[in-house]
Amino acid sequence: MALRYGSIGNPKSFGPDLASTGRRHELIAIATAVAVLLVSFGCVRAQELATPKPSQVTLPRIEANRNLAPAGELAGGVLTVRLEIRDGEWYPEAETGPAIVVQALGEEGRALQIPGPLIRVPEGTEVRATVRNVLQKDTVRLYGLHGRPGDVREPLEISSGEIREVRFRLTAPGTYHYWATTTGRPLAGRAGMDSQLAGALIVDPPGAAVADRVFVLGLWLERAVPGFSQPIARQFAVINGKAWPYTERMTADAGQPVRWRWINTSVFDHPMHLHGAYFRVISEGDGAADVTLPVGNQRLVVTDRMPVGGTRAYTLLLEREGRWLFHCHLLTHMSPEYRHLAPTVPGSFQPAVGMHHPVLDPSGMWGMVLGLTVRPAARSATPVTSTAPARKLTLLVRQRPANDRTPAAAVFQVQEGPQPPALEAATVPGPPLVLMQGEPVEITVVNQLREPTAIHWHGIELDSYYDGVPGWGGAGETVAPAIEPGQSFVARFAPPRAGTFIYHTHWHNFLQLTGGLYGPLIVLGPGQTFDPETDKTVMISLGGADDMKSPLLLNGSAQLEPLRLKAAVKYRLRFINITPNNSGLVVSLLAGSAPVRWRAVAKDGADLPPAQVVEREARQLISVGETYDFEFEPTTRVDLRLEVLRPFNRTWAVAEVQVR
Ligand SMILES: [Cu+2]
Repeated sequence: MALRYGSIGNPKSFGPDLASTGRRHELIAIATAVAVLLVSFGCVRAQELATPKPSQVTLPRIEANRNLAPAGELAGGVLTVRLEIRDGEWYPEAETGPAIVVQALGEEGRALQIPGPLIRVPEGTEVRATVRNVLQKDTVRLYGLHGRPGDVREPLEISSGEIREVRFRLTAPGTYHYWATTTGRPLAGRAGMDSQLAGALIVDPPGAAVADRVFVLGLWLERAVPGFSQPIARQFAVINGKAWPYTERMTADAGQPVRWRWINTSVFDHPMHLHGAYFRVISEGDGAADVTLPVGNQRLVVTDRMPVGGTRAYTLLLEREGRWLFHCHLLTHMSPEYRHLAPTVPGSFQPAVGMHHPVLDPSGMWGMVLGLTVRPAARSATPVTSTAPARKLTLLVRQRPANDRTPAAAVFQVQEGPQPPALEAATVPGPPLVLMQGEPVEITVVNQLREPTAIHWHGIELDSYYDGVPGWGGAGETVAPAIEPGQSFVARFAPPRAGTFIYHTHWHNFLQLTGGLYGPLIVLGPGQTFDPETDKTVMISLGGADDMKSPLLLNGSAQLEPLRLKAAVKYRLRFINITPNNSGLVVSLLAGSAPVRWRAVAKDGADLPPAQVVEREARQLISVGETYDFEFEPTTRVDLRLEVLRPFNRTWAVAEVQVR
């Protein structure tokens, strides 16, 4: 048996290292959220039906808050801020687009804001805040208006019509948040009317403030609104209150570090992915506490998973001009197909089939997506295209019909000679593309589908035009096209780094991504050769349309062949999560029920700095769009088990690992 599904039943099965890092709590929180949402969906509470619908009265318009202007008045080391919470109309897309009635925070006498007013003060400031509840009947529970560090207080409870005052002192610099609920739910369960009651709370260190920007992630699910019982539900996934293509367009200068603070007060976690460049995780927190990472422990990544309630400070290392994206890698938060969701079990995000999914933007994206234009530096960066003769590859994108063994799929195939390979020989995932660090390559992508496509070289530092974002990528007047049916596109780059990357469709529909348009992209260092005997890639994807019920696939198979290893041989194990929406998979290599030990060596294609190359328990949480490399050297003959756990519904895929 190579794979099975089952129920764990006992959270202790997540193991000691998860518990020690707090991830177990996170997983339990997600499971709790699922349960909470399950109870809430379609459940109409009698007292809420009796309340007049807010939309029957004229409601104030809610502004999208770019988090530029701090709220309140700062004088003599004291910030005085008067907040209120009331119903309003929110325009998460265009200002003339769909309007959603939600509860929102604002400063008294000013427009309501999503996210709520920015509280930003120098270290040592005392905050005197009043909060007025202007809602018709709901009681507000407000979290996070308390001192930093420590001093976590019970939530401030404010009845309808009531005003409460709170005083606290902020002495620990960092990125924090405050949030409120009117449903009594935790952050991980709050998706409807009260889902946008959150704001950034930033404490600046003494001295000149570093120029930075603050972003708050938000999710709103119509089916979480009390009383909602329609078959099709809308969803909005937003950054600072707006969904792409209406999110703010950012600009930066090549070669200048860009400092961003991110806050996730939404109901779900988000693997945030940067195109074309790496970023450093400078600090991470949970809203109440923020930890600045020692330089040696900062992660260099292209994808960072922001847990529910999490905060981050990032430094982006942008060297190349052009238009780039920073976006959540969950399909449900970045594909226009997910603006409307079909009724299904909570935690499963199926696009509503048959709905019109207008493409709002030629990039084909939507939602939690930020556009970033990098202006060229006076002194140009290391060229990524080289004058050396390029290695030429032809990559076919084809439709493979179903047969009695395999379902229909969109597939990648490499064409070696003048004739295309037999379609029946196509595999999902696509074949590993093995490139050499610094060696120029020209990949001709030939689209043989009946619809357009675009291919993204995930994690590769390259020129924007070749990055695979149609209608957006490129610099100046030059805009990358979609690859129309029957057309081809030549992607040119010279990967500057050796490591584990991904190539996948950036034509963000469910069909192409779940249909098989993904594959490992492996870049070798100078002098290295690829030895499939000792270099093992495990690409995790989804075998079907249902995030919860469809099986996890390991290298495209629900029945992965046992991995056969030899004792006293050093292996490189490369793990890739390219599922559409399974954001918190846990990979373990187990002897019995205990993890063996492996050595972490790379993340997202970047070698770890020496301080992070450590031997540790063979267990890793891996989010969508992340890659992790480990070295593993089995010492004795033993039967091991590679397990990929989907904590959301406690199912897993398992492959045997035989050490001989
Ligand atoms: Cu997301």
